[in-house]
Amino acid sequence: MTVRIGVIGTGMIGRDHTRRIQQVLSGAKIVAFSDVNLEGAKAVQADLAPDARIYATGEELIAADDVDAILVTSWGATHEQYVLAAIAAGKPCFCEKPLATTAAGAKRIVDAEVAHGKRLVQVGFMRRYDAGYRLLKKAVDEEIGTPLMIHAAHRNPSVPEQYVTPMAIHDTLIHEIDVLRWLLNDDYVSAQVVFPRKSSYSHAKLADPQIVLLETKKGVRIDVEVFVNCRYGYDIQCQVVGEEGLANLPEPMSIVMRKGAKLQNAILTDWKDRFIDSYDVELADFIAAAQKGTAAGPSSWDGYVAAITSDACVEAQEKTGQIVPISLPERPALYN
Ligand code: NAI
Ligand code: ISE
Repeated sequence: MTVRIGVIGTGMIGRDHTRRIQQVLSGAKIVAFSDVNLEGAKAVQADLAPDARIYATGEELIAADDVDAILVTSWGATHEQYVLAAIAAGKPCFCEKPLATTAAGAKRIVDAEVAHGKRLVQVGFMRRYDAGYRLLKKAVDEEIGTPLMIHAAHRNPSVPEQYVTPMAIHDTLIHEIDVLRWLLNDDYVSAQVVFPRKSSYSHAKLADPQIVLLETKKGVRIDVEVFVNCRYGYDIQCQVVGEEGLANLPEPMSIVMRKGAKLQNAILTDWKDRFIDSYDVELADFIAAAQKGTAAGPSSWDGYVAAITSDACVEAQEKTGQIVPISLPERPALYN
């Protein structure tokens, strides 16, 4: 069966996911678009899916009879309304991170999906599909003994003026929040944020870099450096220290050059390239599940846990240096 997909939000990642469904993956095709920026939707339609229809609103797209499944790639604050509408229509829905911008919003989605009685939502936490993170998880599960600590870094070369301090958490750190609890099979109990000296490249409304300290239920201590004006590249680091050894996230493949009396590797600069394969695999997973009328992979529950943790980290930014507790409600059976 070819899954007929409608895309809500045709910006950077909406365009990129459309390209992968139209040109890279099999089993699905894009039949509909919607965006508040009509011109943007028309441009993506013309370039990648000329036969697709354009709908004035996301809700009309979701309701369309010839749309089997939904891709929500609009701005974060609009995700909740579209995911809830997709669940109400009983259609599988892939939602980019964040599932919702507040824990309360993510909970409404969990409640709606539980009431529906079947999984319909996959959240775009693509790192769980990354070959490097999967190798790291195998090493954590089988090689290095009980994990004790994680040292991680999430560095972007630069960010636009509208990127402000809390976004370091809910736009950027959210990837670590999800992937590290998956890596450890654990959850968080507290968060603390401290700010080193501010980079002179940082904008007025952004404290950059930041160090986020997380503690898990099993007692693992995690430090994540979030540095979004690091200038030199897009760099994701993760080292897990266990009782019997340590394991590092592999570097992306690159040519090693000897040139001009220097030994060099190129460093990527764009998130689109760093996780290019993982985006393909996560969407292949979405298509395979949508063919059966359901969803797999990172769930609404994972999106909700990430939102609760993210809210605690933002509170910890506001109460710099203080430890903010994190407590999770009981996980509904649908997500076991
Ligand atoms: P963008 O700004 O390039 O595109 C967002 C699009 O959504 C724009 O075309 C905008 O007009 C449209 N839009 C806004 N409100 C809308 C509404 N109510 N209905 C329909 N369309 C609406 O942003 P970008 O970078 O593509 O990000 C989109 C989402 O994807 C964000 O939630 C972001 O966090 C997430 N993202 C995920 C990444 C990942 O690595 N998984 C990487 C980049 C973004
Ligand atoms: C962006 O939205 C992403 O999701 C990228 O993966 C992340 O590195 C970046 O900081 C975010 O702004």
